[in-house]
Amino acid sequence: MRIPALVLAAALTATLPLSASAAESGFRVVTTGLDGPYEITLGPDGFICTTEKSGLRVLRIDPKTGEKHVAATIPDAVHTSQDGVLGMALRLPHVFLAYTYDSDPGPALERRTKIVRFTSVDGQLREPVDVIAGLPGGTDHQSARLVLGPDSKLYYTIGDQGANQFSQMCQPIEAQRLPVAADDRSAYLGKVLRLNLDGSIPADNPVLNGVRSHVYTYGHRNAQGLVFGPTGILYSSEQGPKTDDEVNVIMRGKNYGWPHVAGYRDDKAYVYGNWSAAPDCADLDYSDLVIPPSVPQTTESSWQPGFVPPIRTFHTVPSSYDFTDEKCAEDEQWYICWPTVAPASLDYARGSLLMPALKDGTVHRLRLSHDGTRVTSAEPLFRTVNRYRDTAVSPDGKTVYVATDSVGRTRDADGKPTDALANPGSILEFKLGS
Ligand SMILES: [Ca+2]
Ligand SMILES: [Ca+2]
Ligand SMILES: [Ca+2]
Repeated sequence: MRIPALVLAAALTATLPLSASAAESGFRVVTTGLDGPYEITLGPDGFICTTEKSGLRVLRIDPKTGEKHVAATIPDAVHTSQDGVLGMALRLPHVFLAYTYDSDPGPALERRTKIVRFTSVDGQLREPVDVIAGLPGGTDHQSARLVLGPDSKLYYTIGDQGANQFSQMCQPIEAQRLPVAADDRSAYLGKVLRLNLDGSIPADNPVLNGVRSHVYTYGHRNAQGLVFGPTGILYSSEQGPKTDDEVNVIMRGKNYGWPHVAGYRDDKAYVYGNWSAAPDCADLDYSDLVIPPSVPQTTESSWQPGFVPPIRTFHTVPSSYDFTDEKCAEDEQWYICWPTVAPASLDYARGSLLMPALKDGTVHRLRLSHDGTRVTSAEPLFRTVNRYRDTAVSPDGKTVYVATDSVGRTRDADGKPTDALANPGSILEFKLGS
């Protein structure tokens, strides 16, 4: 089924132009009925391999027919919201999966994350071997993007677990806390990890605060996107708070600033309100808009350690910005209207980064400078009412597959919150122009 460009055009928001070849050729719906696709990857056989976050499975999909084959069900995986069967990296015959499991042998549910290596035999994933277990796990800000580097190391993102907000407002953010021993996995929140394929600590990982561990970089909030460019530069995309989703160049041993800095150290529309340090934290009502007097606040510029600023933000706004857009007033779904777009992944194609987003119904194309260190322009490739989760790119860079969330909230054609998704739980195909 091909959705004509006119239908896409009708779904446009008035403020952003329809652009690029996706709109000219329309989408082809490859398959539907997926249960929370999180990572889609093209295998060397041309099939799309996908994890199902909530379906707790791995599927192989024929991109021509959309036919699905179950490659594995993961019986010990658990799912409530942002947890489940998440990241995946292929190096056939091996398939590496990251998923949430229950580490408590009794009736309690103690969420942790593990990375498991399977061996693919006739399209089935067999012989699971734990690469690493006991990593932090929860239901918010899991990040959980897994990639294999050109150096044959595994890179894995772990978010701040949603600390310091909503029901976890009294949990401190630990993105700046570094391990005090090599096996101190409790300090792996808000980090990018680098592991040998057997889960051991690479001998050339950075020594941070006197300790060499799996921690490669720190100071991250929710880095759901991670990809290597063709010259070996590692990029991340990260979800910001009310402002300043980030695209970063990830460099060994560096600090990326969270929670002291969102985006650039510019004191624009962000201060770090540390709810967990309020003496009366348990008695407070959490608010995204107002920080109560008992919650300590620090400005970005008052935090002086060195950190690596992003190469692009979505979007930085002045402190006078009104975060209560009328379009999102009903049920106070303000976050849908905020200047953040909620990047869900990151991929590389044709001199660009492709960044699918959950809130503004598009895949953003970020053109890179020749040396890959700067973003020279960014444009949305189309607008539909979907939450775009992850992409997979054909070897020639021209065909892009994009997976959509099965459920969740995004902006409708008028920019208002909706959970009526146009293509829930699907994989769509579009062509990328030069
Ligand atoms: Ca992918
Ligand atoms: Ca940052
Ligand atoms: Ca800032």
